[in-house]
Amino acid sequence: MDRLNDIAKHFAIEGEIAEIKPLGSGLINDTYKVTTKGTDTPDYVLQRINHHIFTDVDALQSNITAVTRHLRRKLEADGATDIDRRVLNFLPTVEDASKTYFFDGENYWRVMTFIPDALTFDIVNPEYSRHAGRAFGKFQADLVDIPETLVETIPDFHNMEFRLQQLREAIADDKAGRLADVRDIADKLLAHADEMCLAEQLHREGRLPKRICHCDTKVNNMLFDRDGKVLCVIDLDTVMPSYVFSDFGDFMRTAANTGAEDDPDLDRVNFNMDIFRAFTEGYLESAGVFLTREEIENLPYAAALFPYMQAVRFFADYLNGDTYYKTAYADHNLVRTRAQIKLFESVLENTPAMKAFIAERI
Ligand code: GN1
Ligand code: MG
Repeated sequence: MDRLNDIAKHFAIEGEIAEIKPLGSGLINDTYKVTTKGTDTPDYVLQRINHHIFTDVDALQSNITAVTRHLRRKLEADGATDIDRRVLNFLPTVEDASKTYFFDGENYWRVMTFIPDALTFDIVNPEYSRHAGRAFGKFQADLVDIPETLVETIPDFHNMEFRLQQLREAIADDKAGRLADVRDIADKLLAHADEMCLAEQLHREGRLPKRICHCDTKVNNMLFDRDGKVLCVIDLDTVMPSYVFSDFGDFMRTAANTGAEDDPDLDRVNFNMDIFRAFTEGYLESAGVFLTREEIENLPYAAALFPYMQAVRFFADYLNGDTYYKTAYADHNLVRTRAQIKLFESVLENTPAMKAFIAERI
């Protein structure tokens, strides 16, 4: 607490700190809420950036500054009134006003203004999904003309070929000695490898562009107001050039799962077509202005790709001995893998229905 207090003081916060407490459920960074005394000053979010994963923190924060500045300008141009609640605001450090991160000799930290009266959800209904679809589509549409060239903060982040290569290495190395008991999972994942690399294939053929995407559109990375209206897209670490499938697919993976990402009860894990339909309609309303036919036609593939990719990533981490994702118990990454495979299979069952739905909207 004292240490966190000292770190927060390196940022240009208003007011006096009352308390600092853990916030949220991210698997990568450590997040805290900084409450200030009284009601006249804002509260803040303090984050320790995982610099083992985001190795170039300076580039990371430059991306985020460019993105938030551009989104702010769009809101101003739209005549939005509540701009401070619609886009994240990162604070400069006291020592250097051009920097939005502080290095304490060991860790990197940043602070943003806390957006009050906002809600996050792990489960949403179709109506909220429609709003979310519209909001993520608008997020992509707003960033189409960002003047800066954004850095890939994690190179090859959503490159399926690369993720499979990592899995193959994890299998070959079997660092934690866990492979023998789970070889069936490795076989099952690798059996779908070729068809799941469609995006890279289309990109090589010049049929699929990279656009600025959010790349972590978990449903709980969106703030809603009390009326279910989307306020703000958060967690901007992975905003970078990618295929639009990233944002469509990761939302489906989290919001259209009737169970949890790490559900131990696979009967609870199924793909919810009502969420798919609502989100797709909202998304096409706002992203339809720039999407190509090829992108739209392959949205059902995107819905399958993300649980598949996440299963590959969780499973590789399990084989490597849990070095990437935070885990709460010994087999957590294995439980996550199984849940994501179950979701992937349920998506495949629903693919003909998804394709029919999309075909009517092209
Ligand atoms: C990580 O930041 P967080 O916890 O929302 C991960 C995502 C995964 C997600 C799985 C930088 O996201 O790619 O989809 O966990 N972020 C990074 O829950 O690897
Ligand atoms: Mg994240």
